[in-house]
Amino acid sequence: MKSDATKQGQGGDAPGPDVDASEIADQVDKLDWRSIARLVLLSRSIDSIEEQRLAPAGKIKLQLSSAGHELAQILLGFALDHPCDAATAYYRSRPLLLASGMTCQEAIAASLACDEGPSAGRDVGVVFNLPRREKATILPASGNVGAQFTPAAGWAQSLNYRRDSLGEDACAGAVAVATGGDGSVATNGFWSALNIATTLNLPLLFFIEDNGYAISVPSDLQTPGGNIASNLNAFKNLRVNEASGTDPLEASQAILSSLQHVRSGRGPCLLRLTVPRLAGHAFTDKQRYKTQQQLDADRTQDPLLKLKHFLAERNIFSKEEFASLEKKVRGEVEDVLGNIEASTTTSTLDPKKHLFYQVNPLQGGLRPAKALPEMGSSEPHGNDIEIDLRQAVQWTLETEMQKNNRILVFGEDVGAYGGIHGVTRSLQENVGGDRVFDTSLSEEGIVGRSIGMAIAGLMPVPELQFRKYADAGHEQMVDAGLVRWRTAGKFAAPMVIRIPVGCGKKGGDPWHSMSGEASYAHMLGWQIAMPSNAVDAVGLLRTALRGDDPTLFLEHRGLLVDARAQKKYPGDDYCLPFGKAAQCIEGDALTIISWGEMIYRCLEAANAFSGAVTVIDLRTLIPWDRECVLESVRQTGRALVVHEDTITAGFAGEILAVIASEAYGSLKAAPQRLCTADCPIPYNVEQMESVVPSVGQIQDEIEKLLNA
Ligand SMILES: Cc1ncc(C[n+]2csc(CCOP(=O)(O)OP(=O)(O)O)c2C)c(N)n1
Repeated sequence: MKSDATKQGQGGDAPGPDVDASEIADQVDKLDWRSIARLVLLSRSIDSIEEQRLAPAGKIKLQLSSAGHELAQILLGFALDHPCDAATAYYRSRPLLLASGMTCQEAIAASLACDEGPSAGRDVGVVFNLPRREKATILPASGNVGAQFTPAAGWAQSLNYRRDSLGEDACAGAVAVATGGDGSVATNGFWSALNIATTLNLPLLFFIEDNGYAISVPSDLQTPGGNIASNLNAFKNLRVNEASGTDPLEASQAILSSLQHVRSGRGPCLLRLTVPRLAGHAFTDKQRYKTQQQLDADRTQDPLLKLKHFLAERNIFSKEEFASLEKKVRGEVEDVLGNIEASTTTSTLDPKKHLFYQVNPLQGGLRPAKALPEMGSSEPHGNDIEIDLRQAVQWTLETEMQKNNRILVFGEDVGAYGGIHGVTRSLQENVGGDRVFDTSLSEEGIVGRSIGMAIAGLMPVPELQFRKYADAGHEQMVDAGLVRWRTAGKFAAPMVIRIPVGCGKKGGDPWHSMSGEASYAHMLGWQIAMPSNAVDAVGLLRTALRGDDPTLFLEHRGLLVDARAQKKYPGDDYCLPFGKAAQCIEGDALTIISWGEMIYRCLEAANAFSGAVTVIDLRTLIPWDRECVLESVRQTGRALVVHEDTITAGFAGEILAVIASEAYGSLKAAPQRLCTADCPIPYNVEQMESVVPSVGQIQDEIEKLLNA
């Protein structure tokens, strides 16, 4: 492993020299080297016991060693001493966690999947989270490489918002840190966060632990030449530093000066630290892709050995004292392990708990901050002004933003332009550019930063321009939905993502007209609303904005300015609970279940069968109102589900399965579904109409069912 001398890149346009070398030297002298040594030894002991005994015995299913990375991470952890600092970790970050206040007991409990671990046995034993203790908050790590970067950018952006707009002086000087390996710099998340941080000049440190490999793939396949720092030297607004992550003096100087740059408000910094990976990627990896020469070179870079020499040279610890501390720490780890193994229970927590709001989290969400008004009235209390669906969303966003200064609306073109569907028109003018703003073109960045913001106590309300384009944010959406579950209720990341879906009034195409709600229904931890009219849009959006769960708010493009969806404004405090369907018309021979724009086609089709057809508008898919559907189907004995999403594995399949198993005895005919055919939406209008359910096709289905 090559050990670079400490280097400081200018960055394309990074502000000039800003770090006072004598101040850094002073800080290095003041570091608590004894505690640092203790934690390095603790981390190494846990790893070696796991590798030597627990993994071979099958007691740990997935063992990932941090050996070689410890010193750099522990130095970082100690330096994150501002009360508002946060870091995103990855699976090799246990030393950082130990330096941030996680106990040895918790670390080992996590490995053994026990209750005392930070995820109570739910997440992989080295995928951690830690609400703030004495050092930084550690945001819930993701198992997806690269997914750690944009949430850290969100935390950094929140620090600025909280300081500048909310007047929280406590946030001044705080930073966010995103840690990652050399493989992670090839991911979308890395580049997205880099763009966010450098365009907005955020207090974000990219802390890259370069061990030369991503499992077995060498770093020159992740970035040309294998050195991300030298490749980014010309990146505008970015300070770039690099150093050995194993040399105590060099590493501590580089970490402290990088942090000082970021803390001083001069913008983001990328610090690349070279470290050896002293074990395989995971326990099962025997590193056959490395030559013996490489393996030997790795060992010469062992930070533990370098630390031992450094401490002896500085007369902090003699080599004998170091050896005796090593023995003592090993004994402590064995004791903790013995106690945990002696206990008969491992994990007792119900695995189905904590997907949705149940208790206030320790970190994230708005309720702990007591910033939200309680839910409003479900009785309309508005005026006679007719509004369309677009105004419904617009007005609700604005009224809630006036009440709650923690709500932020952002996305591509939502600022001065007012959104490409016009939904946020005038919002920036009325509420302020710090609260309604444009973003870089990265759905990963828009959703990922929302996680960091939500955990920082804000309510992010991003707009994604079309359902198809939301795909690029999918990884972050999945992670957001699982924050509460993966941390056993300690963290929460509520947000409301608005996405226009479905065919437009004039036609469609494969990119702008996807409905696609079924794939979201499979995404755990998310509520899904798909209102068909202005009143429901007001009520559901307000409920989501005052709630604590991630919500997808799907706005049908064809209804935004459609007279059919117009209703009287239900008032500034009107809230509609999720999971309560509406019965639009009542009939005695068939129940149609639908949502979104299809409701109007169903109603038109039902006109021809006066008194025979009930039409139920589900309004929300997660949760969906099973009771209302089942009660109606038990009365009518016939069911038809109509939706604009494609048929195979569509949400109709779910509803029909429930009807078949719960209302079987009442059925007079086999329940049916009518959905868009399994093909993308064609640009040609006649072709489009041939694949999307039409009024005529719905009538034919009704007829068939009534005659069955
Ligand atoms: C998105 C994603 N793709 C693939 C993987 C499988 N995987 C786990 S770790 C890893 C290598 C990451 O290497 P690097 O970022 O250099 O970190 P290191 O393990 O070397 O510390 C891969 C490919 C993953 N977890 N996430």
